[in-house]
Amino acid sequence: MDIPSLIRATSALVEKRLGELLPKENEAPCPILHRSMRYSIFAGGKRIRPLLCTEAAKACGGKSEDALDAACALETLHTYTLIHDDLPCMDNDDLRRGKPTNHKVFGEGMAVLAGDALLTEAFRILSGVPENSVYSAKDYVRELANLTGSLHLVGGQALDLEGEGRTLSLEEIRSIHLGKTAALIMASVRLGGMSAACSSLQLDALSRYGRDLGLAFQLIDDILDVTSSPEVLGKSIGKDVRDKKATYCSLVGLEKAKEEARALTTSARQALEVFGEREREVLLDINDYLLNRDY
Ligand code: GRG
Repeated sequence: MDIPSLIRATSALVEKRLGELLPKENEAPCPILHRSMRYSIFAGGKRIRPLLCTEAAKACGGKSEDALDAACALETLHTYTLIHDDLPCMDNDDLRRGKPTNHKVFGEGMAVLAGDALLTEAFRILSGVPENSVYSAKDYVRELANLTGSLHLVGGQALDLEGEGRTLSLEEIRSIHLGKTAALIMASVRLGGMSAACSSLQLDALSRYGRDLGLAFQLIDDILDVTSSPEVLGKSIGKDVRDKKATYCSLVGLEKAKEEARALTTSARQALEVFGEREREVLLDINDYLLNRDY
């Protein structure tokens, strides 16, 4: 499968739907808030989580249309984490998705509120995903809340914040990666499967695939922070070293980090063995594509 073409096609569908779902730029009571939300949502981004969601739905015999609003909710929530992560009180970044970060354009207060509103929108959008014989809207909402609250995504970010300035063990770094990165990727494939009324065997396989792909995704992100450029990535690079942040790369070196990313990709591949060859093909191709990405 030509994954770059698939990414372009999925991004176009997701962006069109997000345009319909989110409040318009001039909408009351505070148009600048809506401009700020739309600025970050439509700044670009690879739309990997929506892609994983719609392709997981197809792997489980469902239709991507039924997973489209879940895909939009995931991108909305993901964008909130990026806006908040870029704030001076977090990672303090000036560049995101090739543009000045939200707070650089709209100010810190508005950036906090745009993130808050996008987080809330994610759950409003998710509540409208078509229900099926197995999963209700309540299940979708609980799923996303479970994986993005203090036990997982926000918890991972809190661990990361707490670990600043000290040497972390590999175990601690893995816990941070599981929370701040793998949890939302796991939610992406799980929600896709759930929108297609997947079996519990399929859901379990998708969880393991999402976890290992998510861990590999963060390792590649850390590697690119050392080896790539702001022009290619659309965000600042070398920040981890500059901020004296302990990463997997700084602890074990680039080569070992790449080796670990390859091992995780293999493990993610193995998790999908319960699916038929044709059903799992695209998810496997995405897995390989993300390992070898250069942005
Ligand atoms: C709750 C404040 C708060 C933050 C949550 C996810 C997160 C923690 C912070 C985002 C910053 C970051 C580097 C997280 C790791 C996940 C990751 C690699 C994000 C970048 O995802 P991409 O590469 O970004 O998919 P695009 O811009 O392509 O969507």
